[in-house]
Amino acid sequence: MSTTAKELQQTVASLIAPGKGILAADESGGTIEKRFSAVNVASTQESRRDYRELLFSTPGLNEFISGVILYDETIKQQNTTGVPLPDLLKAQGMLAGIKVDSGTVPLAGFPEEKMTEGLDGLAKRLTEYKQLGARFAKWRAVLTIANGIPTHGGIANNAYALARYAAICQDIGLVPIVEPEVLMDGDHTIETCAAVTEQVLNVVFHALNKQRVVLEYMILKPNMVVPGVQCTVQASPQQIADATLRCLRRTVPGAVPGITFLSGGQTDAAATENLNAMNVLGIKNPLPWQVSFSYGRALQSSAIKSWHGEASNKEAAQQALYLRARLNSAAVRGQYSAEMEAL
Ligand code: 5MM
Repeated sequence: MSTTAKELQQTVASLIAPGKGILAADESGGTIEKRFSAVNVASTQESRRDYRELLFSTPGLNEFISGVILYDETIKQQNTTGVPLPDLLKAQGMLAGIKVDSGTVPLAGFPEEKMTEGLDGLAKRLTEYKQLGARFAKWRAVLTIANGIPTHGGIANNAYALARYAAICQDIGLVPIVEPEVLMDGDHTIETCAAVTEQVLNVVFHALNKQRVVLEYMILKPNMVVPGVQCTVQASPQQIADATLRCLRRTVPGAVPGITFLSGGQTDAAATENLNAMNVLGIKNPLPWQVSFSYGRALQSSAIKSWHGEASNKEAAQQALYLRARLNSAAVRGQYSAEMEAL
């Protein structure tokens, strides 16, 4: 086995360690500004650094969190005592990851569809990120369900970019997290979400195969199969777990070691409950992959509200993050119950 393969294998094993998941703290400038303005905090380099330092230094977080996805600005920042944030994560027993796509633009020729960019110069950027301490990377494709979209062309273009990104990551020794997100926005039914997610994952795995991506050294970060937020018929955790696992069993090869879901705008409790329902089913009928979380909002929203930009709220915010991480860890083991929210 080559040194790079060994490195990739070790990183994957650490990321999907039993009972652990990933914290997505890779909000780009615009997104973090939105999150901060919801709690009346100005988004500055300093406030973003303070907030992320607070999250990463949460005592005991590594009991439940294996890795943290960072944004370009964050991976280059230092904490208040001059420790680079990736080193802080390492000292806390967590791996640093990095979001490497550069966001979405309208996909020319495909009205209303988007294309994720960032392949130009990617190998060079990844090499720099690795030197800064990154051990894994993330690229997100965004697919919207609406009248006549996503089209096969929209899906295929995004799948090609995801697959090229993943191949380049593996070449450099970074584990790629492949994130094709079918958005919850809209009034579509759970059946429509299932059909679209199944199509998207089929096309993505075909592209990964064509680009010679080694499935054993990647992680899939998909959406759960849920009805659109405006759909009048919502679904129970049991229905979501059934629909999601059916879709994944049909499309994701067993060689993929881990599936870490995004939360996509679900409430904190729903994201935990749905993940738990899948792992409960997995106890009865074993799943070929580790099924865990890579949540952004569903891990951070209570922490950000508790923090409110005040240093004096640091401990309360860390407790809020710790709680969500602990509950999601329980969900990875299929041992979560709603009563645990109160503990
Ligand atoms: C879908 O968003 C990813 C997971 O977060 P949620 O659990 O909140 O859905 C997240 O990693 C996202 O990709 C990053 O926050 C970056 O998003 P932007 O919009 O800033 O590129």
